[in-house]
Amino acid sequence: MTDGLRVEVDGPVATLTLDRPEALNALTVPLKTALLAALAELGADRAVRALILTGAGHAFCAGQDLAERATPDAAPLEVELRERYNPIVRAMRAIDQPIVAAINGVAAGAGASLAFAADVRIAATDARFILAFGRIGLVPDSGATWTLPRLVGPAWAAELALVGDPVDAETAARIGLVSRVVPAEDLLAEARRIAVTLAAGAPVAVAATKHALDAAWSRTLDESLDAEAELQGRLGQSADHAEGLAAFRDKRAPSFEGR
Ligand code: LHQ
Repeated sequence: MTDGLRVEVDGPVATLTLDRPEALNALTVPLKTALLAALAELGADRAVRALILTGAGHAFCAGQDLAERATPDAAPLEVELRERYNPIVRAMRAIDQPIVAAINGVAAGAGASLAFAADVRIAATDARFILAFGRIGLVPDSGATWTLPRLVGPAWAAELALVGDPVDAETAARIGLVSRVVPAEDLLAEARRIAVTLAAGAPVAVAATKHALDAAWSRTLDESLDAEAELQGRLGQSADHAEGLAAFRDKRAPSFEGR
């Protein structure tokens, strides 16, 4: 493995591990290329029903690899964003499967942005978020100006993006940036437990829920009510809804097929 990404598929759960611990899993061109390819491939695989994104070693991801930026053939920043970072964030939101970010240490710059672009975020007690962009004279990118205020509201978004102090795991949970904090040694097991729960859900309904939550940001209440009615009308006809009702009646766990 030379691209710095480890992909492991275990049943319906795929785990993507950013694996350059010597550089705190900082993002290089090969790693970003591999991550985008993996998201495309796993996103199209109906047997995969949930993804986990985490980092190897003691960090989640330190953002852009700054050593790589110093090389003469580094693409201009705008190109790097348009061609590599933005497609990754778009893919994370476009795929039907939910993504659990297991934040196992520092998440800085675009590394924090990747965590923000996941569906569910859980953190180890020693995790911390640093919007390191300002320190190097840049603006938050890879979706952070969009995701962050939606996750934590304008006051904390400004704290993180403008003041830039590290936010520890406990604070992250308090402000809604992560939904739970667990001891480091339990993080992957907890992420897997959540992913397995997501994977046991009715895939079409899970996908519709993921996309409806995103779409709601640009909808009125009326538009959301309409969209929900339309979706529910469609899902009400699905084999998985019938299976869910039958399983409830029979007092057993449902077995959803994504139809
Ligand atoms: C690293 C990095 C790193 C390479 C630690 N690169 N080696 C998008 C478009 C294109 C370009 C520009 O940017 C963007 C978006 C962005 O992501 S901008 C933000 C880029 N990231 C940063 O500015 C964070 C830089 N890193 C840090 O501030 C610190 O390393 C943090 C606060 C993350 C962690 O601090 P420590 O826990 O004290 O670890 P450390 O600094 O000692 O790092 C350990 C090693 O990892 C060290 O290498 P060494 O060989 O000395 O042991 C660092 O050089 C390396 N490393 N971040 N981004």
